[in-house]
Amino acid sequence: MMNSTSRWIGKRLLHSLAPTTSTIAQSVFAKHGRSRNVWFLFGGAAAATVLATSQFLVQGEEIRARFHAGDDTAPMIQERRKLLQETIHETIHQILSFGRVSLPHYIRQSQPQCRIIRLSKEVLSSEKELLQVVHAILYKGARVDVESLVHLCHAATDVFRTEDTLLDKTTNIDMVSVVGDLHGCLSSLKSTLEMTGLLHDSDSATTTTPTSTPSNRCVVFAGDFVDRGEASLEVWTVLLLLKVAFPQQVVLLRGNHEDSKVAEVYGFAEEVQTKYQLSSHEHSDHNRSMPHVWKTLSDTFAALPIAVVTDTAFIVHGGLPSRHFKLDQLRQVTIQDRCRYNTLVRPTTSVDTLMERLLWSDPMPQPGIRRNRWRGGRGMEFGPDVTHDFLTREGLHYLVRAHEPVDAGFETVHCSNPHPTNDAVDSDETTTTTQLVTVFSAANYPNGTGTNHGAILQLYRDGTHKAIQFSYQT
Ligand SMILES: [Mn+2]
Repeated sequence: MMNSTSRWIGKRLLHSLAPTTSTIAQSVFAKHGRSRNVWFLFGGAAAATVLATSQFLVQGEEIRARFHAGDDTAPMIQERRKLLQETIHETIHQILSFGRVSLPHYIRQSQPQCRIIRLSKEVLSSEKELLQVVHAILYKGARVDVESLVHLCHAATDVFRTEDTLLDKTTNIDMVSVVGDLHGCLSSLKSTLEMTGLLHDSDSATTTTPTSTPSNRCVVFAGDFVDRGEASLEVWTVLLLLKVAFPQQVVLLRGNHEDSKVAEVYGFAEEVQTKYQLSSHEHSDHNRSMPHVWKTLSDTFAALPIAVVTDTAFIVHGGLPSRHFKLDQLRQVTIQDRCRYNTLVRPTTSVDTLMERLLWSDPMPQPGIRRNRWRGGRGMEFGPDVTHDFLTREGLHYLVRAHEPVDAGFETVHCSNPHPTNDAVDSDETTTTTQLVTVFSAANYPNGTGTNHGAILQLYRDGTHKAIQFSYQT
């Protein structure tokens, strides 16, 4: 039964669509006259709108059920509403342009001619063969079969389970490259791999082959690999293959979308189920059932380490969890403890509360720290004073994080000492230069429709840094 919230959202949705529909109608009538065909198209558009709205109401109910109705479900519903509005606009546009409807990108069936690769035990233990699979996925549109994906998840999870919750990369590392959100964008993944040196550009772009990076460099992928894009499965598969191939040089950190509940709502689960055509129920063939495959993927998410510390930087997906946060708090979270949480939505213990905040928080311009107003109360908003105090306390220069789309692909805020004083400058005191850098690597987010650049950030041992931008490539 539909409840009042869904009904209210449904009404608002129809209300907000009415002006758009009327504008389109006027322009079409002006161009083509009020012919029978045009009326016919509009009939189709209206039917599609009603269908999509009812679909939304059902999904609204589902989301409420999943997140146990409360005030903090509102942003989730808003996101879903926004997505659906876009879908409906797209539907109307398609009907008017082509006279047909296609499914939203994320539930579109994949091309049947896609090459399917099976990973044997031998492949999983050979760096060279793993990289050939990476190459086939990135440049030939190939995919591993579902049994192989499950094996790959197990192999990668074994590696994650050897990594501390706070990974220490302070020894013998000259350069760390940080990659921000990818959100299922394969083109941006390619760009970042070429820039970080994980893909070595030989003669031409077509013969680009993956190679290992020198051992004094590492690449940190700072979370949000999946959801919202159309190739989350391919992006996630490539990253797992690279992790197994180069366990030391490749670091995969957990983002707030590497979460069984979040990725069920924002597209990854739907993509996996559709691309592999998995049954929603338990199946005699375990690997053909969505519950089994999803459990494996979720366990892999849960095993991901949370943050990295280098000589100069703290790298995490979201931001700082509290005013007096110390790295030791994170060092104390054991591997077994961290792997318990397939979802960080609605944390109940001190461990998942700490991890939820590290993955969901955002910086704000004003000083102080408070509950995040923008993400349904998940995570915190923290000011420049909190960033500065934390970095000074830990003797670091940079807080590097991802999580928010920024136009240039990177953005620096919270620079240096935010505690101005009228007293004479104490010349004995050396103040640490501190700053927070956001890195976002999905160019033209989402899915090539936006206008932002992507970027990676390179951090050098001597304390300097460099951001490298790139655009979306079709
Ligand atoms: Mn995020």
